Amino acid sequence: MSRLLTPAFSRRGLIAAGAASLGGLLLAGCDRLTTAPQTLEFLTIGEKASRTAQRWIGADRQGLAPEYSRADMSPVFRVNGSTNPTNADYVAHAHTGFADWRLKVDGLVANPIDLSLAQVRAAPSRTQITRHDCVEGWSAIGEWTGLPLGLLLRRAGVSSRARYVVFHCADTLLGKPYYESIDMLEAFHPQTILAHTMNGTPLSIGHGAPLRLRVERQLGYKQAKYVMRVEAVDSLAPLHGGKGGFWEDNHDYQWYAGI
Ligand SMILES: Nc1nc2c(c(=O)[nH]1)N[C@H]1C(S)=C(S)[C@@H](COP(=O)(O)O)O[C@H]1N2
Ligand SMILES: [Mo]
Repeated sequence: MSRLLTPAFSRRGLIAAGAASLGGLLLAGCDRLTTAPQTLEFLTIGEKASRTAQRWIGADRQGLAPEYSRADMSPVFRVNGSTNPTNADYVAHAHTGFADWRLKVDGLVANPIDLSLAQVRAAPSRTQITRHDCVEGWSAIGEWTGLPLGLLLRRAGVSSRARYVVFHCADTLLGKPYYESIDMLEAFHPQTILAHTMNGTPLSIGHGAPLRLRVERQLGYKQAKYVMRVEAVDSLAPLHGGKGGFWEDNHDYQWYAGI
């Protein structure tokens, strides 16, 4: 047995190989997103424990989150975290029904775009009834309709150098800007959408109007509300606390919040 094949090394090799083939499958047609060095990097960024890496294999990162029927929908879906952003910009947009609001898509993209809410609503959409699990110990089943993030990224011409997608939100929580991030595998997953409609009606302010992320295989804190800007990046380190999200930076929550 070669000295390189210590248990730790071979496990990492296995994980890297697994992720590379998953990435290849899911992102085929999406220009060279998974060259080997990038794959290795994306496996280590933000993740210290190999326990977390093992979970990635166990969680089958191509799989779909369970979807439910209308009959399963929760009569009450709690609001949590920020529920009514008070900064002047957001308040002004809310006041005009988000008529002048724009979603910006920028960073490592060939064609930065911005879209009005009407354009976002008119774009192709996916509807899914899923269960939201908050780490605080509650769950709720709701129906979400929105624009598949993968379509938006393709349309913007996302670069092969992009490794993560960052969601910049309009609100602050405990005095800090809320933001979140996911990797490209999650970004192009079919259930990853920017939802403008919940349970058949436009998203309420409490639930993140006018647009929020649904990334259904992960916990509640990844479901960024009040998304204003989508940025493709090659590293999370320069942003805020460097760990890829508000809770990750401030409370040591895991960056990959698999359910
Ligand atoms: N912008 C923003 N997004 C956010 C939060 C927040 O405070 N601000 N809270 C998160 C948490 S912890 C949860 S459980 C869900 C709550 O979503 P809901 O209010 O629609 O139930 O939003 C997540 N996304
Ligand atoms: Mo949460």
